[in-house]
Amino acid sequence: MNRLAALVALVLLTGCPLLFPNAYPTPEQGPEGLGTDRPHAIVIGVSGHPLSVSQNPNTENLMHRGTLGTMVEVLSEGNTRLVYAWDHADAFYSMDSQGNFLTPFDSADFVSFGFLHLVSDMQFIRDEWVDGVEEPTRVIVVGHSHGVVWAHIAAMLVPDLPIELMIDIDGTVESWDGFGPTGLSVDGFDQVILDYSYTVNAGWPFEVWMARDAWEIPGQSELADIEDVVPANVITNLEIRTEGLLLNDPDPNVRIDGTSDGIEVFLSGEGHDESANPSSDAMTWVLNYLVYQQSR
Ligand SMILES: [Ca+2]
Ligand SMILES: [Ca+2]
Repeated sequence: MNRLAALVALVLLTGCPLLFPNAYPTPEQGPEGLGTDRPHAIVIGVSGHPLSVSQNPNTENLMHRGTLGTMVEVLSEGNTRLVYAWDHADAFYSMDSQGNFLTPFDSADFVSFGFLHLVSDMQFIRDEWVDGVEEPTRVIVVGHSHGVVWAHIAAMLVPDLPIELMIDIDGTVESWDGFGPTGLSVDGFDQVILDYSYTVNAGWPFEVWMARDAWEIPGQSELADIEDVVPANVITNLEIRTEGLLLNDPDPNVRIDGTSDGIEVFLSGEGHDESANPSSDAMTWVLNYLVYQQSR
């Protein structure tokens, strides 16, 4: 079934727009077991699956290789401020140690967190740490590769969560859906999302499975990929584009209204994978930005 046919079928099946369940796991089920005291800031990581790190897509490698830790170090100002880092894998579902596909509403020992958890985490942060709070938690999102696709979709699904900073490290939709030209791996996440939507009768405010060539932007002749469209609730976007040979982000980011307001760009000569290492040129630029922000 092609994407257009799938969309038509879904509309016929549901008949009316449905909503993603606006709920989240209890705090005891919260990500990483890091506690639920309201932090000064939270770094929400969304990993890709770089080939040089692991062939298993369900690894939260931004956490494992220390990238998130370097950001926490800056934001916590010598451990004087409480800062959490929650990472998510390049996956739609969360998983337990047996590799079972899980949603945030399952009772299980999660070992990795996917897109559904990412959305529910953002809802939790909005409701518990931001809405009506005098000093709301600062929200920083960082994605790499496919993680940028997931991060942009999730941010658009929780439009009332202000995101102070969204950091896009070489975001790409190549091989995310079933239409990738690289031949390296084609994840087919568009079909995974459609299958889930049929199974639980879930609905979305926009066609979230249509990540590639899906967004009409004023002033642009070609439709934009979602990882190149900066969600309206993002205050500042740091976009890193590399010269990776097999994978890179060739598309400058843009706002939905066609402007580039609040978008800062770093062009890196590094490879796609290495750009997300904690000591990369790209991350050095990000950390310097954070230090500068902290000093203001
Ligand atoms: Ca793109
Ligand atoms: Ca881009």
